Parts: sequence; C-alpha cells; structure tokens
Amino acid sequence: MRRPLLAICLAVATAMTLTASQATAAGVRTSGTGWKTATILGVTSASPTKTYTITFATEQLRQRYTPYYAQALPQIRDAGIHIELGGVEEVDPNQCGPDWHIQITEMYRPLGTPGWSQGMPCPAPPQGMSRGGIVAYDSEYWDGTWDIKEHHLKNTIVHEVLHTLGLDHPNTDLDGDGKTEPHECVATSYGNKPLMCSPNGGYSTANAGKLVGYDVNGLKALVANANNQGLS
Ligand SMILES: [Ca+2]
Ligand SMILES: [Zn+2]
Repeated sequence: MRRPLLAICLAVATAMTLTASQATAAGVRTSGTGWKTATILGVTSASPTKTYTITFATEQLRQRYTPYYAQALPQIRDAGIHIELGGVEEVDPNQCGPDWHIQITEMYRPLGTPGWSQGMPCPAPPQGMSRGGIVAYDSEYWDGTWDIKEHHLKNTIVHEVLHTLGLDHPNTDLDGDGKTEPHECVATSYGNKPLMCSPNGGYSTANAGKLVGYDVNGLKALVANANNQGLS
C-alpha cells in the first residue's frame, strides 16, 4: 500500500478516527517500535481464531507466488494468526472477496507507478478486525521491464500480504526534520529495517522474505488487540 491508495482511502480514514480513539481506550495499541496497524483503513486487530486463506486469480499465479510465502507463513502462525495457502478463485481487484480471504492477483503498475505493487486490507471491517484483503503485484517484475533485486522481490511479495492482515508502514520521522520519509524506519543493530518499511524493508540476505522482529511484534499486537476487545 503506497501513497496513491491512501488518497483513495482518506474518506474512510476520517470516519475511522473516532473508532480508533475509542479502541485505544479499550486497551488497543495501534503502533509500537517498528510497527503500526492499518488504523487509517479501520483495521486495528486480526482474528486469533479464524483462518485466513491466500487465494490466487489464476493457477499460474498460484504456482508463481506460493514458494515466496514459505518462510513467512510459519512466522505469521507463530505470531498467533491462522493462515493457509488456498486455491484459485475469481479476483476483482476493485472489490473485496469472501471474508477471511487474502486474494492475490497481478496487474501492470497497479498504483500507476513503475515497480510498485499494492496490498490492502478490506477497509473498515466490522469491529476493526481484518477480514483479509487484496494484493495486486506489479507484473513488471516478471516481464523483464522492471529490474528488481532478488531480495526486494522476496520482501515485497510478503510485505503486501502483511498489509492485508492489518499492518501499515511504520515509517516515522526519526531525524526530526518534520517529514516522514521513504526508508525512514527504525533498524536493528545489524541494520535490518522492518519488512513493512516503505517503500521496502526486510533482510537483504538469505533471510529475505522473512519477517523482521518488528513485523512479528506488529502481528502479535493485532492479535492482542482482538483478545483485549473480546473479539474472536
Ligand atoms: Ca524525517
Ligand atoms: Zn506497503
């Protein structure tokens, strides 16, 4: 999820401000070191009991992307979220699919910007608990027109899925210049930024495609928020 999508969703965000502050009073955390919930889209929690199923617009896409989730899925499960790989179903990128589905499709420049993909939770779900969402990966990664480093590709593929579960970019004004800038995210002592950092983050090593600890903490917070509100 990047800036153009936020512009589309600002109308939702205004309506959500009240909900977010009420939720905070109920013991809901919407940000922490290196993580942030997609509060702007009305998502502050993820289900601790339902199973999120990743589905694909075509069999070709299923085969293409499935291997890229292999390292992340166990980490997401360890954080308390039930998630499974599913099959093929029709995906309309302009409309959310069935509840608890994370729908994967591919488009040419889904945000209009070369090299950018799009991932978002279905906006304003009941009680602020993610019901899944939609990912549109940029087809340029595969047709030779966009030169993307292997670790950026691996990290981006997982980054977009984490958006659907309810994580936003944790970028924050660390240098105090009044602007929250691209890549401006907390880093570990090894220099690893959250996978959710915009426009990209995560490991540049063999661990590319894995969540960084910050991202795991964000997922755990989404689940804790559900539990603290008595949501299942
Ligand atoms: Ca700054
Ligand atoms: Zn993003």
